[in-house]
Amino acid sequence: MKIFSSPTSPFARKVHVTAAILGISDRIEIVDTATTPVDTDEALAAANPLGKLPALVTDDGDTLYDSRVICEYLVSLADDDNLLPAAGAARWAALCQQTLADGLMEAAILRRYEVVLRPEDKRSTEWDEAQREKIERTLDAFESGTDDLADEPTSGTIAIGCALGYLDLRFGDEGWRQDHPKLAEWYEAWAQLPAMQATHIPA
Ligand SMILES: N[C@@H](CCC(=O)N[C@@H](CS)C(=O)NCC(=O)O)C(=O)O
Repeated sequence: MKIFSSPTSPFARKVHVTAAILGISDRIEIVDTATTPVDTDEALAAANPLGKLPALVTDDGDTLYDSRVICEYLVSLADDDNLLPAAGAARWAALCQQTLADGLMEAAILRRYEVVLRPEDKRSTEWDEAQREKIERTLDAFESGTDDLADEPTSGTIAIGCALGYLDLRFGDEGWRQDHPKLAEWYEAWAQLPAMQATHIPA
C-alpha cells in the first residue's frame, strides 16, 4: 500500500506513528507530497477529491481517507484490540481524545496557512485569535484529563502526541508547556517512543 504524505503533516504523522506501533511500517510506501489549499497536488487530488493528505491507496487500488479512517484500517490489518478499544468507556475516551487532538491540529494548520499562504494585508487578527483560543481550550482540557490518559498507546494518545508535536514544530515560541505542566510531563515521556522519534521533524 502507499500513502500520500508529508513529513510536517501532523495528520500524516498520526498514520505513521500508528503503523510503527503496530509494526507494519515496512508495508507502506511513502509518496512524499507537497500540497496546500491553494496549490493542490494533482496526483493527490486524483486519489482524494478533497486534495488533502494523508490518503492511502490499498494493495487492491482502493483509496482511503482521512487520517482517522486510515488509522482504523491499519488497526484492522494488524488485528490489534488496544489502539482502538472495541467497546466501552475506553473506546469513547480514545475517540473523543482523537477528536480534540484533530481539532487542535486543524486550528493550528489554519493559523499556519494564514501566515504562509495569505498576503499580509488580507490576514485577520480576529481569525487567528479565534483559532488560538480553540487550541488553548483544548490544551486546558488535555491538562485536566492528563491523569486519565491511557498508559498504553491508543488512537487518542497517538493523536494528542502528534498535535503537541505540531505545536512544537510551528508554534514552539508560544510556549504551550508553561500553562500545561502535567501535559508537558506526559508528552516528555511520550515523545521518547520509538514511533515518535522515527517521525520527529526538528523545528
Ligand atoms: N481531516 C483530515 C485533515 C487533513 C489535512 O488537513 N491535511 C493537510 C495537511 S496537514 C492538507 O492536506 N492540506 C491541504 C488542503 O487543505 O488542501 C485528516 O484527518 O486527514
